[in-house]
Amino acid sequence: MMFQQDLETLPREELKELQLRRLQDLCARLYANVPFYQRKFDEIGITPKDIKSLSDIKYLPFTEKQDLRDNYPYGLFAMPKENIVRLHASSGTTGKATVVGYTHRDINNWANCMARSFASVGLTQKDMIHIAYGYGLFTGGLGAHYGAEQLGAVAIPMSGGSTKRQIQLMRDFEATALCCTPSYALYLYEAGLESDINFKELPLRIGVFGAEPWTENMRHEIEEKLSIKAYNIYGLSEVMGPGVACECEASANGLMHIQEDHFYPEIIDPITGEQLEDGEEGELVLTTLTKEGVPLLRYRTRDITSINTTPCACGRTFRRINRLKGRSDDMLIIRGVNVYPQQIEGIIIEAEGTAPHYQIIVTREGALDTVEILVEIAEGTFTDTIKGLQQREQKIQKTIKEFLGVTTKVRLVEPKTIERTDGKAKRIIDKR
Ligand code: ADP
Ligand code: K
Ligand code: ZN
Repeated sequence: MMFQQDLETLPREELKELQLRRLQDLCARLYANVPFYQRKFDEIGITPKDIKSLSDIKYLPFTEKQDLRDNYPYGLFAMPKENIVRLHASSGTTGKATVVGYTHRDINNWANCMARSFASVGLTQKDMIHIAYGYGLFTGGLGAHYGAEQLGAVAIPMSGGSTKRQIQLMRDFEATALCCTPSYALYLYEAGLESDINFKELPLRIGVFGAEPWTENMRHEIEEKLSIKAYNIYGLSEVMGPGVACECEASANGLMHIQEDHFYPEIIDPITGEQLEDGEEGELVLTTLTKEGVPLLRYRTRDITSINTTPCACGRTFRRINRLKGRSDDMLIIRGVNVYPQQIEGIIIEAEGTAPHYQIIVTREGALDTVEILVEIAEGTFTDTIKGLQQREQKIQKTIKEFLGVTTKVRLVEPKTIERTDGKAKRIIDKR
């Protein structure tokens, strides 16, 4: 079932025409209303009228997160306050928060994108969606909420926190779907065990998880423990919030359809800024084609992925992005080798007797980077000897060395010693 079938299945040629028209309109709006962009256009020496085809986008300036910070709070708003109906702010994972504003139409488009996402993973009006993303300035909670209502499902606005109570209400209210970060889904599972609530006996059937990177192995872990189908959803507050891209029932391996009528995607080389071909891995750049409040041109997400053009069996014509590999600013350079935490996650989860909870601690000893990885032992796995424990640690170290080429020190720790959060998990502690 599609929420907006006519749009989601637009023939690609028509879609491109729509995108071009919207891009031209966007440039005109930015030039007229946002001095920051007017200056940028003038510097480069182009006017909105110079945009004749979609490929001309490559001549347009990028927008960086720093630009939002420099223009904090309202410098990039393209609409006067009387047209803005809501503010949100990014969670500030990588520094000072940034503020975004939405018009009525922006909120409605966002709700549609989220409703499309929910429908694409098989949710309908009959579903009860337990929303455990934080409500507030963070876009997760309210974004999912409006989408659930737009779809006609029942939105259960739990927000984060009170984990034990959440799990009881999830049972009492007979929630059929769960929306939160993948790490919080696992935390809920643990809270269930402690409250004698067995996920396998709940009506819960689908999870829509995002807001932080996660791996295919993590998906399997969650699906098995919670006895659900787990889907990946992507978004970011600067561009809208959750619902920019989402998996569908026919997608596998984390491929997510981008809502291409609203967002124009490009992949660039993060160092040179050059556009890359479809299929090549690089930094995702998004242009908001319809946004009114704070429209952004070529926003550098710092998220690493690639665009997949294979037609999807679901019939949607929107291209798909691959599971996010991580943020370019999360990439660790360990003695010259580039490593993403997700690559380590994949290996840890696959190892025997480990729980999917880990933390990567990077320090510098003299001139050398050292990486210590704390991994929890799975509850109920009994290790008799210290030697046995050490052997398991070494085995994981060896696999990491083999697959990623970096030397690490793996330390197995007691269950539940790594901090749980109801939002984005803190995976890396960089002490350098
Ligand atoms: P912040 O930058 O403060 O974390 P947001 O709360 O808007 O701001 O988070 C957006 C970011 O979260 C994205 O840029 C991306 O790095 C990450 N993210 C969101 N969804 C996913 C996902 N499904 N997979 C991987 N990363 C994701
Ligand atoms: K972000
Ligand atoms: Zn599909």
